[in-house]
Amino acid sequence: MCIFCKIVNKEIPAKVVYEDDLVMAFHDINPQAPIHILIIPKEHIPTVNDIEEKHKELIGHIFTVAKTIAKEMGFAEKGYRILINCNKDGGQEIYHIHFHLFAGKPLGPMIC
Ligand code: DGP
Repeated sequence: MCIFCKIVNKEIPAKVVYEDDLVMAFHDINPQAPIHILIIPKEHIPTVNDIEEKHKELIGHIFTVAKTIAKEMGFAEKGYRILINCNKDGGQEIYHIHFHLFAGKPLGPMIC
């Protein structure tokens, strides 16, 4: 079982900021910004390449969850960044899709 599935199953701890039937969001263990949250589907989907038609609502839901977290944590108006890595060249380390939510400072331009 992958590490994020273990977090979903509460087999390993995480600082959870949001949870519902479909999605979980928790603080990244190695934050790259003052606020760095990971939003994951509870379903194990390894990469963006594995997203199917049946996941359309789930993926849309993740964005509404991101917006809700941003509003509740008070950084919606200042701004934030959502980022997804896919596979090795995309910098993906954990093969259970996750949406990085960065905030808490001006993030500047994207660096490739
Ligand atoms: P990525 O490179 O896109 O696959 O990002 C993986 C992120 O997951 C990375 O920022 C660190 C984070 N991470 C890895 N293991 C754990 C963990 O056990 N708990 C938490 N909260 N975050 C983790």
